[in-house]
Amino acid sequence: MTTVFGKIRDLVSSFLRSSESYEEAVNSFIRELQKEMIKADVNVKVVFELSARIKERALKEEPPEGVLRREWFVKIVYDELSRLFGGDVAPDPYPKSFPWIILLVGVQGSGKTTTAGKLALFYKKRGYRVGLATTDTYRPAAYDQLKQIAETIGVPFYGEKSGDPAEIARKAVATLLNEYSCDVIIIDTAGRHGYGKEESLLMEMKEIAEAIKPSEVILVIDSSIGQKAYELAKKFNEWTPIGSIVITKLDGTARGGGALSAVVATGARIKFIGDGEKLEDLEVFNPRKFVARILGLGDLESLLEKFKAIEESDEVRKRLERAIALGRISMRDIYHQLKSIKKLGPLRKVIDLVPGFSMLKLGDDMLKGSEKKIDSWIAIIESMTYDELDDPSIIDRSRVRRLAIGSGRTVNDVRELLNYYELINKMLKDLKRGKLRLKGVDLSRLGGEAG
Ligand SMILES: Nc1nc2c(ncn2[C@@H]2O[C@H](COP(=O)(O)OP(=O)(O)OP(=O)(O)O)[C@@H](O)[C@H]2O)c(=O)[nH]1
Ligand SMILES: [Mg+2]
Repeated sequence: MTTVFGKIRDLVSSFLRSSESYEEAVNSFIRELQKEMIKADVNVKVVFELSARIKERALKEEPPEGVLRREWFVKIVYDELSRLFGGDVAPDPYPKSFPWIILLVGVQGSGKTTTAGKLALFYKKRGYRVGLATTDTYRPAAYDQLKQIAETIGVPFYGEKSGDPAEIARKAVATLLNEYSCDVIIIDTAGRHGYGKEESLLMEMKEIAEAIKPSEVILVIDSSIGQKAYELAKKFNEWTPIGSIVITKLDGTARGGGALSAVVATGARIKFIGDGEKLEDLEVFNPRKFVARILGLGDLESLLEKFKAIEESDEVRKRLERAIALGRISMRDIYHQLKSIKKLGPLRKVIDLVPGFSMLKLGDDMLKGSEKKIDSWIAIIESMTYDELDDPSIIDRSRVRRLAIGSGRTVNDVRELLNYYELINKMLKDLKRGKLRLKGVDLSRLGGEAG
């Protein structure tokens, strides 16, 4: 992955170290980022929209406490680039039914046969019984190429040196299914079509697909075509609802970024990326991970940790907003809250930024001296049954004792937690009825009162 955006990583580290003022550093970062993106053949309009968004956020947003302004800028870039490459969706590569039949299609030389081998290895390693087949009778060497790959991996192979591709595919499925009980069947096809001839490619694909009814059709795209991938992916996406995409040769081209972002823009799903000639060089495409890598965040582990914590606090905030809207909070939400307060450490201040949250979380005084209390409440909640979690009011005297014993805490600890739960719920109810206003209420000692 060195050539795709190799320079962005350097940009990030020089941005973090730069002695320029924040604004100057932001401007030069964005300027360089634009250059890199355009070099990677990302659509120019997309590049400008991206930089405008980054810039706006960079100048407007205040970083949460515990995060430096420059670090926050990197987080903004991380978010926006992740969005460009598909956002939070992480594809699920696992079979949904058996046999899982994958039909691989793509233009000449895009990397179908290599990808067929990579996928076979991927699924074999995960315990599936994989079979490989080729319908490529166009190139004489095609048969041997895949056969050899199958032997290397140690999976059954089916192919014929001449004949009708749809018919070969049908026989391949029958053979791999009946004779080898394969549960993942991967079918490689001929790529006699060049780019720009999408129609004829799709026609042939249709014939084979009708013959074998694949579970999934995977289009293989060579990333060196850059943003030209858009048209191809778009037609493909319109053609089949069971399609996904593999982008290959990301190791060998500077234009890979253009191909990836173009394909994402069509709404098609990128499932895997190939970044080398070896059979191991395949990975499930996860936009956030991919972007973390191009930004060099893997090297800035602690920064990435911080970002994760911030994302988690977002989750906590969402739960809280729901609780406020409902006028009720569940024991499960409280559990979540305790866990994140513990995890966020100094970053728990992030939560304070959210209106209404500070009053609902444990008082600060209490927090400081009582990491232990949090641990003990977490342990108690973990000892609860589902029924008790759903409705803590059923926790009577004997259940209190059981919970204390089960969690290795005291009966008093359990009572404290239950009091806390009741108090918070009463508060939320009052809040909803308008008896209590969010602003100006200091309930930071709540935890203390409960204890
Ligand atoms: N560097 C690099 N090379 C790759 C990758 N995937 C495939 N290749 C190379 O690309 C060339 C073509 O790969 P094939 O798998 O034969 O492509 P194909 O689509 O099956 O080609 P046809 O069957 O002729 O249409 C080979 O030299 C592969 O080694 C990749 O991810 N990275
Ligand atoms: Mg091939």
